[in-house]
Amino acid sequence: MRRLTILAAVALGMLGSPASPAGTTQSILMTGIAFAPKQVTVHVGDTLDWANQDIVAHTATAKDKSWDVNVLPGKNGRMVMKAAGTFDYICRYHPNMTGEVIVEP
Ligand SMILES: [Cu+2]
Repeated sequence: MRRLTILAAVALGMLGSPASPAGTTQSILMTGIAFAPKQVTVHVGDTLDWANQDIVAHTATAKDKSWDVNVLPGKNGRMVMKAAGTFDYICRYHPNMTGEVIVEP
């Protein structure tokens, strides 16, 4: 059993090696009813990871409605950016909470 677990861990490690073309992950905090940083630049295929450090739920909602991520208090919400462009986004619960994601090709 222990041997199987080790083999599985090794296999997963290989999948995550730098040889994979998978994108990187950009972290954004939701803290004090604000996104931090407010603006990030990533590439198509990268993952955005919003970490909600507040005690209320937030969303990351593109103003053009192309994506919408709900993040409960103390939780993370992730999304892979699949299209290039400049996306202004807000929290649906706190419309003054704004951010911008620039996705380069
Ligand atoms: Cu909010």
